[in-house]
Amino acid sequence: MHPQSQQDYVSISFAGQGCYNNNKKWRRQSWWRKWKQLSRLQRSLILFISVLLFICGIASYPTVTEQLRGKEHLPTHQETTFSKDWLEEVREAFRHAWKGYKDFAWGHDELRPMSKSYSEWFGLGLTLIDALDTMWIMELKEEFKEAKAWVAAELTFNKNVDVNLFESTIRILGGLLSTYHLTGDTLFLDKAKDIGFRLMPAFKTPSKIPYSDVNIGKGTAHPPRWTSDSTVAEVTSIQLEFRELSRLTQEPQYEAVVTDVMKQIHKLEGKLDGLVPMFINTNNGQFTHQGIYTLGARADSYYEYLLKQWIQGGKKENQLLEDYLQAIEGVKKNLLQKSSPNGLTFVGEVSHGQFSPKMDHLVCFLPGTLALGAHNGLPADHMDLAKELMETCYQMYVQMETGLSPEIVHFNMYQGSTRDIDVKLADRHNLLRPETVESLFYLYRFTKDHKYRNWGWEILQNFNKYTKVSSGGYTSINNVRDPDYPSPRDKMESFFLGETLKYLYLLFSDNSNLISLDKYVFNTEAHPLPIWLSTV
Ligand code: DMJ
Repeated sequence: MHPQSQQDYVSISFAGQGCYNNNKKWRRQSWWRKWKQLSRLQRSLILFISVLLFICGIASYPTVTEQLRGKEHLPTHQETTFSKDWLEEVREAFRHAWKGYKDFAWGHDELRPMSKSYSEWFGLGLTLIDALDTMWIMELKEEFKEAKAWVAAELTFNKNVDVNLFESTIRILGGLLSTYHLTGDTLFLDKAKDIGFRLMPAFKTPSKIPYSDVNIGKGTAHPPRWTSDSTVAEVTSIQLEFRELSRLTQEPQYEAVVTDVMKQIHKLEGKLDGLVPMFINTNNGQFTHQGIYTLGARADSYYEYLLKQWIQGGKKENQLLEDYLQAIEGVKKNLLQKSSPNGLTFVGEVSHGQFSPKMDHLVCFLPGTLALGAHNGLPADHMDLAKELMETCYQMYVQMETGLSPEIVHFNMYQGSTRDIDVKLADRHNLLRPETVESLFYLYRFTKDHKYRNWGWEILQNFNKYTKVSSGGYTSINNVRDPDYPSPRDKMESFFLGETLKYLYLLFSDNSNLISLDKYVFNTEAHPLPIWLSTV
């Protein structure tokens, strides 16, 4: 007699050929019989291989593993293909912004596009001057011509007005100097000399740390009414412009006053691993309100100008480089953290020894600056960090309902958080700031990775969707989380034309020689100034 199992085997094989279809019950039984015919070793082996295959399958499927680890998906950009029309679209955005300015705010500081009026800050045609070199770069010849005519006929600095030293240096002096370099037209150099000379009284202080405000008509200067302090970023982010003014005029006084500030700050006590406090006293030259360290408001461009002065001067001034490298190490040691659940790298703040996961949109200048440093021979890990922070800055846009970043975000750091980014009610505004698109421009120039252009394109689309005013101009908004009513603030900042649109244009331009980063260094208001000893 054949053992039972062998009979079954034959009958299954035979019967299987004719009765296979639809008889599920029979099929299950026959597989079970087959399974039982196997030896224990064979069964264990099959079980082991199946479990192994299951685990490998799960592990190689990223979506599933992410979910198992409790991660969410980060929003990513829609797949878009770069087209030359993007460049034209930025020019179109500029023309629209310019139309609003021309129709309702001509010759004044800033457009109020909703009320079709203007606001005055210094009364010096701030938007027009800030936008001059953007028009030149975008080849908007008609617009440039009419703006130049206004500068020639109307712009005078012989006015009894208080101006902020930093803001007028980066926007007006910087704008005029760069326009002179791009055009070769001495009208702009003469105006630059005039404003530069009129700003000099700011440096007549007991400590030689400049006051925040100057009356350019009277030649007097003073600190704000409530304090004798100046902001650290303000007194350390006027150097590129004053140094260039000295080089052009052959008058050493401009460079001397700003270099003195850098030397004093280099020696000061009160830094945290190269990170500086936010205020400095104009009487005794010491840091005040110590204990808060940030890469955001009131400190940001100190770090930017350390690197950029070193580049401007032909990479010879070692003290600037040392301070920059030390500060970046200080950032890594004290301010860098990862968010939960998605592990976004961000730059927080330290307040009296306590870490705070708060990051200003202003900090988004940092990816670009780090990338610029790496391009100039600084450590390659600066570029790695630049890329990580660039992703974070992009997420600050794409995670908002309007696709536009708020002014300030807070990152979640605790396991179990369901989202990486929180925004407080008071921080939901967007002022059309440039820092993220500025960094996208640098990252694209150095890596040629198209995702950076796609991200910039999305941001431009969202500016058009939520901030464009039909009668002309763009407006800051109050609430990036409400796409139905982002709540216009009725103000177009001059840096939207001076910086935001310029960096978007350069991001989409295929011509790397258009403001080559080996020949020019951008000041903190996006005005390109020549790198000395280069062949510009
Ligand atoms: C600009 O005036 C400059 O970029 C400055 O360094 C920071 N603030 C604005 C733009 O956000």
